[in-house]
Amino acid sequence: MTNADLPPAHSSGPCSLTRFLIEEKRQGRINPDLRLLIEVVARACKTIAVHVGKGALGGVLGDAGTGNAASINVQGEAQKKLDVIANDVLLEANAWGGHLAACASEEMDEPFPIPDAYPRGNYLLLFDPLDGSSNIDVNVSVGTIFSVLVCPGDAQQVDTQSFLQPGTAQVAAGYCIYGPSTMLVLTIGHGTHAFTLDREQGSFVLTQRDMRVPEHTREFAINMSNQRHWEAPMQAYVQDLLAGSTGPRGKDFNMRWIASMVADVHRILTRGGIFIYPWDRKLGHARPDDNVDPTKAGKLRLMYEANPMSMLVEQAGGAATNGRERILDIVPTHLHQRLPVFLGSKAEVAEVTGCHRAHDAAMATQAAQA
Ligand code: P6P
Repeated sequence: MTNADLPPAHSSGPCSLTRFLIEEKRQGRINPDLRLLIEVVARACKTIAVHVGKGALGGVLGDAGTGNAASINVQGEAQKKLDVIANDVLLEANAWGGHLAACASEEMDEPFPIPDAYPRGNYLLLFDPLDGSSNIDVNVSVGTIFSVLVCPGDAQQVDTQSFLQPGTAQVAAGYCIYGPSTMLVLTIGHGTHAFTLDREQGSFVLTQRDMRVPEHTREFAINMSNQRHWEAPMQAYVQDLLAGSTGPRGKDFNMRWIASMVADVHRILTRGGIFIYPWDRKLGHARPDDNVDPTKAGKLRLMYEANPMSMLVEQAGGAATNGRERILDIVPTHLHQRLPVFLGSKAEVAEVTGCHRAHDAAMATQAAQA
C-alpha cells in the first residue's frame, strides 16, 4: 500500500468503506440515502462472497432449475444456482431500507418495485448479480456489477421507462470481484477506488484510491474464436494487433481472455489494456446499424454491464465506446439492450473506434458514388 492509497493525513489507520463514504459525505459528494444504498449493496456482496466461496461444499454449483428442466433467464441463458441466489440476496437486502424505488436485474424480465410493505426512496438499482457465472463450476473469478440511477418522477409510479436513462445519469457504479481476494471497486463520480475485504474483520478496507488506467497498452482482451463473425473494421484492427512489431502498430501485443467481464475489467483498471466484445453475427445479432432488435446488437448488456463498467473506466482516465460512439451517451430503448463494447486504455479505444468510423465513412462515400 503506497502513501497515495492511505486515507487522508488527518485520519490514522485503515480506511474502511464506511469511513470513506462518511468522508465523501463531508465533502458534499454523497447524501445519506446513497451512502446507505452503497453500504447495503456492499453487505449483500459479502453474503454472495460467502456463497461463492463455499463452492462444491455449499451445494450451490451447477445449473438452476429442477430435474431436466433448466432455468432459462430473459437473456435466453441457462441460469446457474448461484445466479438465482445472488439475485435473491440483492433483492432481499435492498427491499426494506427505504432508499430504493425499484431494482432491475439481468436475471429478471421486468423491474422489481420495492414492495408496498416498505417505504420507497428515490434511487434505482440495476445489477448483474453474478457476472461470468459460466466460470463458477471451474472455480474462476466471477463478480457482481451494479449501477445506480435517480428515479425520475414519483417513486410510486416507477416502471421500466424510469430506468431508460443514459449512462451519464449514473450517480454511482461498481463491482465486487470474487477472486483470490474479494474486492469492491466503486465510483460515485469522483474517481474510481478499490476496497479489499478483510475477512477477519468482515469489512471492506480502502486499498487503492484513485485507480488510473494507463493511456497506452500492449494487452488486448477478446474471444478470438468469434473472429470469422466480426465486421470488416474489427477484422482489420485485430490483424494489426496480431502482426505486432512487424506490422503497422510497430509493437507486440499480449492477449488475455478470462470470459468474466468483471475479472477482465479489473485487470484493465489495475494495469491497463483494452476489453473488446464486438458485434458478431454468431448469435443472430442484428447488424450494429440495423437497430432491428436492440437486444441483439451485441452480447453484453448496456444497463447493468457496459454502463457501470464504462463509468468506472472513465473515472479512472480510460475510455469506453460501442465502436462508434461513447457508451455513456447512448440513450437506451430497452432494459436488456445489448451492444458492442470497447473499453480500457484511452489511446487504444480511440484507435479501434477510429477504425470503425473510418470504415463507416468509406462505406458512406461508396454508397454516395454508386
Ligand atoms: P464468451 C459472461 O457470460 C459474459 O457476459 C461476460 O462476463 C464475459 O466477458 C463474456 O460474457 C464472455 O463471453 O462468449 O467469451 O463466453
